[in-house]
Amino acid sequence: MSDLILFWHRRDLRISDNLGLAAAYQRSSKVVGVFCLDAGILERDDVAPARVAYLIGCLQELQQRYAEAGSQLLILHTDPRVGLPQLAAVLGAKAVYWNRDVEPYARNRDRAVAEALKEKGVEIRTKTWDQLLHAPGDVQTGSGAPYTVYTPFWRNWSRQTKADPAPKMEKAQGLSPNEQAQAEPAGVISLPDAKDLGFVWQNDLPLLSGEKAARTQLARFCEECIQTYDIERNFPAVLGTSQLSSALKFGAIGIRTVWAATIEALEQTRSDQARAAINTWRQELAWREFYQHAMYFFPDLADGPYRQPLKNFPWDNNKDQFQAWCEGKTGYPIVDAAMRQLNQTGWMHNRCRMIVASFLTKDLMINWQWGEQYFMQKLVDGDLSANNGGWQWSASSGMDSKPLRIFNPASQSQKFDPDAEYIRQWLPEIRSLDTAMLVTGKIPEDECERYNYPAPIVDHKEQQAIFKQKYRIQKAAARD
Ligand code: FAD
Ligand code: FO1
Repeated sequence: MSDLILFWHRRDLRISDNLGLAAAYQRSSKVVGVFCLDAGILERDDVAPARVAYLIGCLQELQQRYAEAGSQLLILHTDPRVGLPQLAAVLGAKAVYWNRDVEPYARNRDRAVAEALKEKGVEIRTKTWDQLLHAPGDVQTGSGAPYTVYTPFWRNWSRQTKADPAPKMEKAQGLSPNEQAQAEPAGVISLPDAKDLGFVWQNDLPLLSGEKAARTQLARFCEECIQTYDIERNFPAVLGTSQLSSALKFGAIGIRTVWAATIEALEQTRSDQARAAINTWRQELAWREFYQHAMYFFPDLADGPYRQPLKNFPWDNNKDQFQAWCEGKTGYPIVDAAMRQLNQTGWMHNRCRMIVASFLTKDLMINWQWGEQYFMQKLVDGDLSANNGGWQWSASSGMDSKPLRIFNPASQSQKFDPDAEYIRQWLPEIRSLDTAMLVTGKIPEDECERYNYPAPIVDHKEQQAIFKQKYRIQKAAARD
């Protein structure tokens, strides 16, 4: 048996600040990376072309980083349950290391891969929780249960000491040409383009792929935006958020590195206001962890509503209205602008994610899981835990204590896009209309016709009343 350790990357696409990789490298300098293009994920019907384009870009950069360090990142186009044990056996690897994940698919896959490797006598090391500052189970209530409410989770989470970034893998030893030749029949391929995998994405991504771009973006955000984040983050026309979500989803940047940047940002200011803004951004990082812990402890969240009143809810599920929502043609300018932003860029501002999710569920009375799936089909940062958490929150089906949340599109626009800047950006066909019309959504019929913009497909006030009535009935039935 050689000194070779295989490190299996999945959503930790970097060589710096990677806990599992650092542990492998500490044990042996001969560390070779592996990524499996997994049909079990890529052939699902909720994979966004933008997300795969981002992923492939990250893998391209990761291959370069491995080459610079003196090693390789091997790409397998096989089921990891088959491909990894075969590769490990062919190369006589001493061990396979990987970081843990919270998703139900990941947990089943990883169990099966672990068993297959053990059968072949290959050691595995899988204890590291790289993608989180605190592992599930490390942040619990006084009675040792997982939190189901965010605020006490945040209080406990923020009190706990966070680890420093893990050391970078520097000079490693890779496979010899002979070993590389041996690896090929085990399914090693050259990295394909996204379009070779059936995913076509031709627009720019909100964040370029890879660790370098993510670090640059983090530095820019900390320099220019973090000190005013608590205010600016609400306005979709302003670039006031970090746009690091795809990097965090795929681990193009380490979460400890991100946390270290917030410490530095705090050290650089004496302003209480700026400190409060930095803290608000930290709270978003904690939301990310809250939803991942929730997915780990309550995997059923992935399959449907957490709360009883929203189970078997009598949704209208009108397919034409759903189509209009998807295309940004509901006649509600803020909703339509947001959906066009999603369709064209693969990203949507958080305020708008909440507005369109409320509109789909409370105004159109369409099952939130349709929206959840559509988001996954489009989002560059689409992530099971965050997306499911966001949708359950918006649909009032989730864990949090304030159950019925209905957003009024007009008041949201008035508050957060008062000059209709965002609406004009994404709905160019009606950009010449008065700001008041765009913001309130009260566009005269003849203007709608003139600019080929739809009249509202439902009446917000009426729909809100119907939803509340349905919800009351469901709640009463759940009590019986
Ligand atoms: P910033 O405001 O800079 O926040 C920093 C980071 O914190 C984000 O990159 C993200 O990793 C995390 N974060 C921020 N807000 C949340 C949140 N509410 N929940 C969990 N993590 C958060 N986020 C995703 O990463 N993937 C999704 O699939 C996703 N789907 C969503 C669906 C709905 C219906 C809603 C309401 C929210 C969803 N979010 C999702 C959360 C949030 O909208 C995005 O994380 C955020 O808009 C990404 O932009 P940013 O990187 O500029 O965020
Ligand atoms: N991980 C992989 O190991 N192989 C893939 O082919 C792969 C594709 C992929 C596509 C979209 C996406 O959102 C994530 C993807 N991932 C892939 C990462 C995935 O999130 C992790 O593998 C999880 O552990 C799966 O539960």
